[in-house]
Amino acid sequence: MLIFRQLFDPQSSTYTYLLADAGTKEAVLIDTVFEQAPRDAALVRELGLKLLCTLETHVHADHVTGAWMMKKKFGSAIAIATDTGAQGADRYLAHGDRVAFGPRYLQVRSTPGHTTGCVTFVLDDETMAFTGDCLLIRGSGRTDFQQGDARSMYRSVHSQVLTLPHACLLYPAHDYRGLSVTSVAEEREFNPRLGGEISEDDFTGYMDNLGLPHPKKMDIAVPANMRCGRPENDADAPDQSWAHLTFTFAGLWEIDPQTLEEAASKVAIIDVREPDEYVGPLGHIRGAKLIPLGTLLSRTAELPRDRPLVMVCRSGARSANATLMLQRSGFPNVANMNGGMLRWRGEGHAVDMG
Ligand SMILES: N[C@@H](CCC(=O)N[C@@H](CS)C(=O)NCC(=O)O)C(=O)O
Ligand SMILES: [Fe+2]
Repeated sequence: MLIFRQLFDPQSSTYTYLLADAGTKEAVLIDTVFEQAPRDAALVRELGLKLLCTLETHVHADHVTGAWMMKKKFGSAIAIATDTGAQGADRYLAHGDRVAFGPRYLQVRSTPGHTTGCVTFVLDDETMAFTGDCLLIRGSGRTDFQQGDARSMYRSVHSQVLTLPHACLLYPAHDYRGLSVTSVAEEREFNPRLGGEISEDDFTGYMDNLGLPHPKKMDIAVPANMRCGRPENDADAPDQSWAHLTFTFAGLWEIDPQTLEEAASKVAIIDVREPDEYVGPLGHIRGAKLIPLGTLLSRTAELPRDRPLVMVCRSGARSANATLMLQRSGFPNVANMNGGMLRWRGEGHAVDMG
C-alpha cells in the first residue's frame, strides 16, 4: 500500500509531498520547505518511516528547500537534476532515472521551461505525477527568470505531462488559490494557457505578458537552493540545544519528564493548571510557577526571557495550548512537557505538595 500525504507551506504556497511504501516503510519527500523541516520530520517519525531521500523538482526561487535540514536529521540523500547546476546533492538525476522506495518508484522526466533543470516525477503506475512549477492547476510556472523559456515549457507539458493517462492525477509545487490537485484530462480540456487547441505561439504570447513581480525571497532562495538548502553559516539552523526536544506534527516542541528533570535548573517551569489542582493530590514540580491558562496571555510580563520555558498541566493538553500561545506571542524557547503531571508522577519523579 502507498502512503501519500500532501503538505502545505502557507507562506510560500508550496506543496510538499510524502510518498512511502507501507510494507518496507521506505519514504521520499518531494519539495520540502526549510521552515517546515521540523513539521515534516515529525510526520516521518510519527508514521515510523525511513526517509531515503528528498527530491527537488527544481531550484526554487521563492523559498529555501528543507533538503539539507532533513539530511541532517535523518541522513536522507539529497536528489536534484544535474541540469540545475546545484552543488552539494548526493544524487544527480537525469531523464529516465528511477527513484525507488520499497518496491515502488518515481520516474524522472525532464520538463524544462520554468527553469532548465525542472523535472516531473511520475509514479510507477502513472496514477500520479508531481509537476513542480511546470504545469500548475489551470496555469503554469512563470518563464521570465532562471533561464525560463516558454517554448521549452510548452513542449515539456505536451510531450511529458499531457501524454500521461487521462486519469493521472497531477500535483503541482504551488497553488495560489487553494486548489490541491488536478488531472491530465482536466488540464487538457480546461488549462487556459496550455489546453485545447492552444499553440506554442499562443502560449508564448500569454507568457510574455504575465507581468508578475519577482518572488520576495528570490535573492535569498536561489543561492541557498543552489547549495541544496545548506545555510552559509550552519549556526543559522534553529537551536534547540538547551535540552533534547521533540517537534510534533501538531506544531510544538515537547520535552519528556526525564529530560526536564535533568534540565530543571536551566529552565523556568510554568504550571498552567488551576490553583486547586496545583495544591491538589497530584502535587506540583518544585519551583514551578502557577499561571492558570486563562490568565497566561495577560501575565506574559511575569515570564522570564533569559531562560527556556517549559509548560506543565495535568495531562499535557492545556500546556500544549499554552506552548502554542507563547510561540505565537514571540517566545522562541518554549516547550510542552509531554504527558503532564500524570506522566511525571507515573515515571516516579518527585513532587511538592500543598
Ligand atoms: N508572490 C510570490 C510569487 C511566487 C512566484 O513567482 N512563483 C513562481 C514559482 S517559483 C511562479 O511560477 N508563479 C506562477 C504564478 O504566480 O502564476 C512570492 O513572492 O513568493
Ligand atoms: Fe519555482
